[in-house]
Amino acid sequence: WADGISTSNRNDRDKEVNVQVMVRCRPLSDEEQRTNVQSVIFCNEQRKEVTFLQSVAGRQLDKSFTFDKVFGPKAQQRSIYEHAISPIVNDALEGFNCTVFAYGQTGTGKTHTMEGDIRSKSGELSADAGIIPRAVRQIFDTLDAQKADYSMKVTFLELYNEEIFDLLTPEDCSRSMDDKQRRPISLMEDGKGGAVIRGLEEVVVYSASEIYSLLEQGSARRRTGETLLNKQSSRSHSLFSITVHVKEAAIGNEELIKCGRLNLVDLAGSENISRSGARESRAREAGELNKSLLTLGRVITALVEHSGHVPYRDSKLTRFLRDSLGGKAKTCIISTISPSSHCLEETLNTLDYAYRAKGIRNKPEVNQK
Ligand code: ADP
Ligand code: ZZD
Repeated sequence: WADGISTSNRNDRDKEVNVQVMVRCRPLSDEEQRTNVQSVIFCNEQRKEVTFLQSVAGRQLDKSFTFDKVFGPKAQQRSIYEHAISPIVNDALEGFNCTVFAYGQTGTGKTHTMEGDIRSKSGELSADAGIIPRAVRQIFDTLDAQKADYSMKVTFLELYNEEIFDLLTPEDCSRSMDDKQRRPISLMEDGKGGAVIRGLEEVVVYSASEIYSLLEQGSARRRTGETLLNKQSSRSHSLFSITVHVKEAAIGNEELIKCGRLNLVDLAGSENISRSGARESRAREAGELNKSLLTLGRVITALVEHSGHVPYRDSKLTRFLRDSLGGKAKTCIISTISPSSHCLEETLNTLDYAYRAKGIRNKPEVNQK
């Protein structure tokens, strides 16, 4: 018996798991419906399959991709959260580092999925609330139910053109965009293969409503930044992180602390990033090259093709999220797509990228002190 247990523990520790990849297809918008835009994507949630319908010379040549989960146009925010995200948030509370990325073309629902919308400001979360507010609620509900002894801190930042903008700098530091807030914050190696961001505001929080007001503050700041710098949110990445330290029942004199972290990442629009590199060069000419997004693609390629050198260090995003890609974290990628025939080329790029990312293997490990 004892043998069996220790063996299974050892296996557990060395267990590799694949990055979980899911696809969410948004519905056609009212405008698209009004103008009879054709829907060319079919989602089979049971079979976890996305099919694009194509007929060539009168012959039906459909193409299907299978993912870990597939959510069609009718899938509600709550259902996506409960089926795909809630287990990940529990893992973070158990002491794992967990990351959820939203990847896809601009306009396909990345922000809708990660953040969603508030309809009423009163108490309960709206049906439109996305992953971030729901995760915040689940974390506090769980810890409160466990009567756990915990501490928590959050960060919220935007990465634009390889510069980090803190969305949580204290009020008095952010009166104008040209001082503190625009001062680029630097990434430092943490000596353990990861990166820490120096000068980033880590806000200690005690309640969900405190986090909601930080999100509100961060969103407002993001909007001011957009007008002042004339930047498009489609070209910036936004990263919201929650770090939780939970004190475990002490065994003897030793106090065990589980430290989990949840990174929720809304990536820049994936248009202009294609595998062939053809449009990559056109984008480069237009000065629209998104170094972090390109490097993310190259890191994924290097990991799935086992091609030796993995270029984590080539961008801020991949330095920051190194642990999430081939490291000790648990990672989930939500690829968002549009059903419209007009988006088909980008949709196929997204599905292709997402399909490849399924091959990334991580070795999740609990952080315990
Ligand atoms: P992105 O962040 O990828 O650029 P958005 O989240 O801004 O895209 O979504 C674009 C528009 O489509 C928004 O008006 C959003 O409310 C709407 N939308 C996206 N996904 C859905 C969905 N699953 N159901 C209903 N509306 C959606
Ligand atoms: N998607 C909206 C923000 C936007 O782009 O402005 S929705 C959620 C996560 C991170 C940041 C903001 C939010 C958001 C919100 C809306 C309005 C004011 C503050 C925060 C939100 C949505 C539902 C529940 C809680 C917060």
